[in-house]
Parts: sequence; structure tokens; C-alpha cells
Amino acid sequence: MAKPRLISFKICPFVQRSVILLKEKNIDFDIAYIDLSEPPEWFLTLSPTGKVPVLEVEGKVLFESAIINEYLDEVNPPSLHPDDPLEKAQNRAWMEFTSPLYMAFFKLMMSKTKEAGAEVILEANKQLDTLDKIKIQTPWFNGEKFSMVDISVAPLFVRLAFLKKHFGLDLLDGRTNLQAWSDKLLARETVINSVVEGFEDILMMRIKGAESFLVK
Ligand SMILES: N[C@@H](CCC(=O)N[C@@H](CS)C(=O)NCC(=O)O)C(=O)O
Repeated sequence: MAKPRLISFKICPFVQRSVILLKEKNIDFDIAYIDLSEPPEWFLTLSPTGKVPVLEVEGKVLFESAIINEYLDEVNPPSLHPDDPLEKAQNRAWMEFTSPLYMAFFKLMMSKTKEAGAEVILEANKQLDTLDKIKIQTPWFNGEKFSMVDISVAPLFVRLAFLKKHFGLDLLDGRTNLQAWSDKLLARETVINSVVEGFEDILMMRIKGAESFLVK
């Protein structure tokens, strides 16, 4: 595979999923950061959705983090998916399940009132409970073998840890399976190295800029 180029926005969790996978597989890649509030013309020409991540590889363009990661996993064996087709399909379903939680985090960050924030938390709590119940194997989602599901949820735990650290908002409180999963993932080198320098400051600036209830 020719050296791919990942188009990123510094605090995008979906890009972070691809960065973790690239690092897990030791794939050499370039990364270009854009400002989503002022996306450059070349990016809008490249990206069919106007969203990041976009992966340029062998003169072609891939978009959607899940598709990018599936491609990278396939062309860089061994696969991080289970071999069994049914287990693999179940894993993919759980990867999909985690995606709305990123939207919840974004909405929470942008909520101007405590009431709006509480509504988002109520909905997220239901999804987190479901995930907590299903995550019975340890240390990783499939037990001993680190997999694509672990990657798909890692950027979420990074953000939940941020909420706890800066605002005392602990969405993993009482969810012991998720807490243990988070602890493992946040200690993993590829996850640690998947955030840009100054990540928390940039996130905080975004929250302040949105006049979120979190900073009132
Ligand atoms: N389903 C997409 C979601 C990507 C996404 O929402 N990216 C955000 C940044 S984190 C984005 O580019 N937003 C710009 C926009 O919506 O115009 C994926 O998994 O790649």
C-alpha cells in the first residue's frame, strides 16, 4: 500500500479512530489538519460529505471512518476482527452502536443550558448501560484479543475522561465494566499517542466558544 494521507480536524473522534488503527498496525502515514469552520477549497473538492476523516490512498479517496478502518484492516493483515463471520458481524454492530455516543458528546459540549445537557445525558446513559451490560469479557471487548471494537470506543473514553477531569461529570460512575475498559484503553500507547498536542486546551476552547453550560 502506498503511503496514505489522512485529512483530519484536530479534535475529531472519528479521525482519532483511524489514527489509532494506523498506529496499531504501524502503518506509515501523512496527516493534514484542516479547520472545519473554514474548510479549504481543496478539501471540499475532495470530500463528498464535507466531513473528516478522509483518506487519500493510491490516488483514490475514502471517507467514513468505519469504511476507512475496514479497508486499512483488510490490506494490512493480520485482521483486528475476529475470524468467525458471525462474531465479526456482531463486532461490527457494536462498533456502529458506539457512534451515536460521539454525537451525544458533541451535543453535550454544545448545550447552552443545564436542562439541555441533562436531556443529552439521559439518552447517553441508556446507551452506556447497554454497553456496560454487553462488555463482559476482559480485558478487551473480545477477551484477550484487542480488536476493532476497542478502537471504535477509545476516543469516546478519552472524551469522557476529559468531562470527569474538568467538570466532575462522570458518565462511567457505577458502570464498572466500562470503567475497566476505559482504564485499559487510556493506558494503551496507540490511544495515548492518538491525540494531538494541546488536545484538551483545544477542546476547552471549543466548549467556551460555544458558551456551553459546562463552563457557566
Ligand atoms: N460518520 C462519519 C462522521 C464524521 C464526522 O461527523 N466528522 C465531523 C468532525 S468530528 C465533521 O467532519 N463535521 C463537519 C460537517 O458536518 O460539516 C465518520 O464516521 O467518518
